[in-house]
Parts: sequence; structure tokens; C-alpha cells
Amino acid sequence: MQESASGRQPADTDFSAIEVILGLGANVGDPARNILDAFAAIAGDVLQEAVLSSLYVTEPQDVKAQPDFINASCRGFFSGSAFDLLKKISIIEHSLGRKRAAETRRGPRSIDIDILLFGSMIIEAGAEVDGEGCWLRIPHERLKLRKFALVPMLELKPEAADPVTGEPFSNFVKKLDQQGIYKYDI
Ligand code: PH2
Ligand code: MG
Ligand code: MG
Repeated sequence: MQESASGRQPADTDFSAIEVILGLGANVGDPARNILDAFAAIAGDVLQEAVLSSLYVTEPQDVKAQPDFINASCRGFFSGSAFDLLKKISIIEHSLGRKRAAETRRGPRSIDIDILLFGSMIIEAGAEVDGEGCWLRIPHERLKLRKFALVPMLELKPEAADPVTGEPFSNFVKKLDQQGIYKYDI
């Protein structure tokens, strides 16, 4: 645990590591395999003490006419900036067959890895992914609207609260009854 600087600590404890929550989603190819492969890469190379939530089968949101998704969440500690993390996860997306240029907005994808929470930081900044400009917003701007992101995140961190307002994210799940989500048996 990197959170406390009091008491006896191992000499290599990194107090700059920040707790992050990622959202994972996939609905092309073998989506469950892609989620597990993405987690293996994250746990091996990106986050310390990485843990994965259950996998969930979720009804597609935004663009309804596409296959069901598998969604999950991952929690761990990262040493570096949010931009550094974005760069690392986009390399993993790429290695799992994601081709942004060929995608439709909010449509099917082999793997999507989103930064949902980065400690309790509030970030709004221009960034670059795969040579294209994008807007990095943390907490993720659609998190409160998406049961497929909230439910796996709350499994890993039930007390998670919106860094902007302090409101527990669990309050928002109740308002999203109509969005289908089921546990996936691996
Ligand atoms: N991702 C989207 C659009 N719609 N629906 C579900 N159920 N799960 C997703 O991960 C998802 C989605 C684009 O990011
Ligand atoms: Mg994304
Ligand atoms: Mg997404």
C-alpha cells in the first residue's frame, strides 16, 4: 500500500504512485479474451497491485445496433502523469487490434481502455492518441451515465465518489435501471 507515509515502510515504497481505476470494454472478436489479455498487459507493465473486477455482459449504449459488450474494471497504482498512463493504455489497445481510424464513434471495438478515475484529480486537457488529437477528461465524462462502467468500478471500490461534487457514484447506479448488465461466467 502506497497511501500512508507513517510507520515502517519497505525501502522501495513509491509514495508518488496514485490509485487509478480503468474501465475495460470490448465487443469484437473474442471480447472476454481481449479483456483478459488487456488486464494481463496492464498488470505486467502499467499498474502496480493491479486487480480485475468480474466480467460483465452489457447491453450496448449510445449506439444500440451493435453486439453486446463485455465490460470490466481494473484498479491499481500508477507512477507517472495521466498523459503517461493514456500513452501506455493506447499502446495496449493497439497491440490488441484496435484501429481507431477504422472505427465509428461509440461503435464496435476490439478493446477500449478508459481512465475513469486518477486518484481524486480533475483533469481536462488536450492529448494525443495514435497521432490524433483528443480531449482527456477525468473523471470520465460519461461515467455517471453508464452502468457498464459504474457497476464493475464499484465492485472494486464501493466507496468511490465523484471528485468534482463528492457524491458517491453508487447514487447514480439506481437511476440506470433500464441498462442491462449481467455477470459473465468465465
Ligand atoms: N462503449 C462505448 C459505447 N457503448 N456500451 C457498452 N455496453 N459497453 C461499452 O463499453 C460501450 C458501450 C464506446 O466507448
Ligand atoms: Mg476510450
Ligand atoms: Mg469508452
